[in-house]
Amino acid sequence: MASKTKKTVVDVKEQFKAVADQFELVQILNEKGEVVNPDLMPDLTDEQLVELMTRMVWTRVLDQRSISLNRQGRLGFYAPTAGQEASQLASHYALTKADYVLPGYRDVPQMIWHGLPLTKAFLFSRGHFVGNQFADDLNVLSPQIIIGAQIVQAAGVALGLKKRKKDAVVITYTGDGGSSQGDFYEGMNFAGAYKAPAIFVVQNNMFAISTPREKQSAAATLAQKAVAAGIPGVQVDGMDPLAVYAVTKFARDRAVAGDGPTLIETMTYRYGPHTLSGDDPTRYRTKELDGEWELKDPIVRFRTFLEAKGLWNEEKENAVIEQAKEEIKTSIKEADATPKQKSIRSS
Ligand SMILES: Cc1ncc(C[n+]2csc(CCOP(=O)(O)OP(=O)(O)O)c2C)c(N)n1
Ligand SMILES: [Mg+2]
Repeated sequence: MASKTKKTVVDVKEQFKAVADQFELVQILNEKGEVVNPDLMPDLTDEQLVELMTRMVWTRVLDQRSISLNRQGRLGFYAPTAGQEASQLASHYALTKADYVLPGYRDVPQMIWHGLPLTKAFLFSRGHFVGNQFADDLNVLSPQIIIGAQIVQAAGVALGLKKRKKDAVVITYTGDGGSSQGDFYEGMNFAGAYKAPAIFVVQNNMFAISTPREKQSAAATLAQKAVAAGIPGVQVDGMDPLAVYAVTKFARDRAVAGDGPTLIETMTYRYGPHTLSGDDPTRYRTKELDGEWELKDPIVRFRTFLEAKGLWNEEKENAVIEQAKEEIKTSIKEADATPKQKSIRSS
């Protein structure tokens, strides 16, 4: 006699639950700036903590000034970064100069902190070819405009580093939208198969221009896309600099040990428009959602944490802001003084 309870081929509910359990959000510092996961606390000195905060504050100023300069007609292409400082700069902070950065168009801050002169970043924004001429010892590629293309390139650069036995890794950044591209799967799969030392960061700011994350994929997390490539995937609070650093450091350590790539999904938000070329976020995002994410601000929570340790105060922050403004002023003057690019005409 046949049994009454027929077994299904796959227990879908169970499978989804098992996946969800594996991809819990990693957080160390909560929204109030309190340490909620002391066991994962990264090994950073007081000086390093202050340095990371300095970079984040400096970059927020750069974002504000870049928006003004664009509106004055003094900059060209610009993709705002405010809100994504922890995702961008705390991940980058886990690297060394020997590592390679393959950025997307929104990742100019990581390029600057890897050593790209700010003047060059401004020239890139203006479409000047000098903005894409990098020093030989600067391990950075130009910001990728083709969504997802940098993932395949990162796999190749990483394999090159492995073959040359370099003690270095590649980090590449894309967005939630980028994780839907064919190149994304191809690059990750290749790097996984060859155990290439790559770190794939998906900055999930919940929108690909105006398309919401839910329409990008039926997957519950983007981190779980790692599974099919046979590599680890981690979803991290992208507004928490300590968690982003800890997760990226873990990925870098694995990669240099020869254990292969890692996929990191940072849960983050861009406060501004997609780019300054006509996008209006009020048409696809609510004030409530913006407000919810502003409460998670990475600079605010890191400031609270550092102030409680006696490592930061208003005076220090103002000094960083003033210094950033000065450096930006000098660099934009240098960009202005760069001879204009001559157009190449075919007669
Ligand atoms: C192959 C390709 N398709 C489409 C575009 C147009 N495009 C530019 S940005 C963008 C959205 C990308 O969103 P996401 O990956 O989430 O990155 P974010 O801008 O949010 O940082 C699209 C579709 C492109 N640049 N390249
Ligand atoms: Mg996005």
